[in-house]
Amino acid sequence: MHDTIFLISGEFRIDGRFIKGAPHGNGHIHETYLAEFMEPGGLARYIMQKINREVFKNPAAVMENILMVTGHIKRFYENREGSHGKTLTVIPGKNGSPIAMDVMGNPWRCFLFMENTMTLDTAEKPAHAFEAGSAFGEFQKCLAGLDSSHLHEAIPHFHNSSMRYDNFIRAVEDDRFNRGIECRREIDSICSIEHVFRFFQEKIKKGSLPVRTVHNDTKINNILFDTGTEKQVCVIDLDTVMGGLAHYDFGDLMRTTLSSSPEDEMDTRGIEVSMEMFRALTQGYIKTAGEFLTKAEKELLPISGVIMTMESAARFLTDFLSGDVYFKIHRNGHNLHRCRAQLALAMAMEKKIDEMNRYIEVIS
Ligand code: GN1
Ligand code: MG
Repeated sequence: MHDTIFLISGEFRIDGRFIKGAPHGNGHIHETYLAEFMEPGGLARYIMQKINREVFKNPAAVMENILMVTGHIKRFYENREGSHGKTLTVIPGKNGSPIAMDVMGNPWRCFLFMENTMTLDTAEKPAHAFEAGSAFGEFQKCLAGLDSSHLHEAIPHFHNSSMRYDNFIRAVEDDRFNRGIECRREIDSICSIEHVFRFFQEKIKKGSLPVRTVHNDTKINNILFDTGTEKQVCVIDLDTVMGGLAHYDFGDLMRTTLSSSPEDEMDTRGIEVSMEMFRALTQGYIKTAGEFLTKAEKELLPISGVIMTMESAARFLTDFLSGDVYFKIHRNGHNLHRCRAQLALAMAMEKKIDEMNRYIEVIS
């Protein structure tokens, strides 16, 4: 691994001596490393990522999107106070391209590491949920001027949960690995609420919700927090920034901030939803997003958590039934455990939905 990072780092415009590289973060898709260099100005660190080509069929298109998005954000904040480091910086390859190939023909990319920042896998206190909401509200606001038709669709139909449901049914019917027997209850739970999966697509078809440029992968560990102040610094993992509903972002934020249990918690009895976290998340989000969201959008914020959590449950179970080909797993049955935790979480959200709806009415 050390050699791989050493070799690939030589392909990027980094003016320094390689010191070391180590795996970094908890992403489910790419291989991510943190690499250190001694440069004329001192120690410098970079993120090196091997792009998952099974998931992103067109890495060049993904990088074009990222350059467009980061360029837009940098221009948005230009000359504003406190705007330093509001987005990622792509380090180009030696030939100027944002992608470098390793000897095996795998695509890699490189970002400047943002010093004095940290990531969180769950919100440990309401202030974290507030910051998470504020990070993505600000992100959406900042990209409101970037028409999503200018971006490539990095993964077609990414949050089309209606289509996700159909893919899930296909995996259940194929049952290629004979795993259906291990998850009958989970399959039945998902099948019993097919209408939930159709909900947003019907709204889009009717034109009752606007398509905006959104992040599409807003789990809390895609936010960098300042290590000192614990305030949000910027949003990362820009691979799936595309057209979508504001709810895709808010719903996934609910999924990863409202419960103190990790996404793959095996003891699902302890999975609960905190109203205090919901209030903090919503306040942070509405602070900026409240300026542009329509009344209809605001009203559907609470239910987006249930829908996006169910979508994740179906995606994890689809992958379990298909032989774990999409999400990285770290133990047997990992995708099934993730699915169970999502089902428990969606149910816990459902129980508080009236209370959440009332809160939205009051603050918006
Ligand atoms: C993946 O890349 P990462 O780990 O932030 C996935 C998301 C899922 C998430 C579940 C491109 O996100 O859609 O919600 O795992 N990203 C892609 O943890 O599929
Ligand atoms: Mg990702």
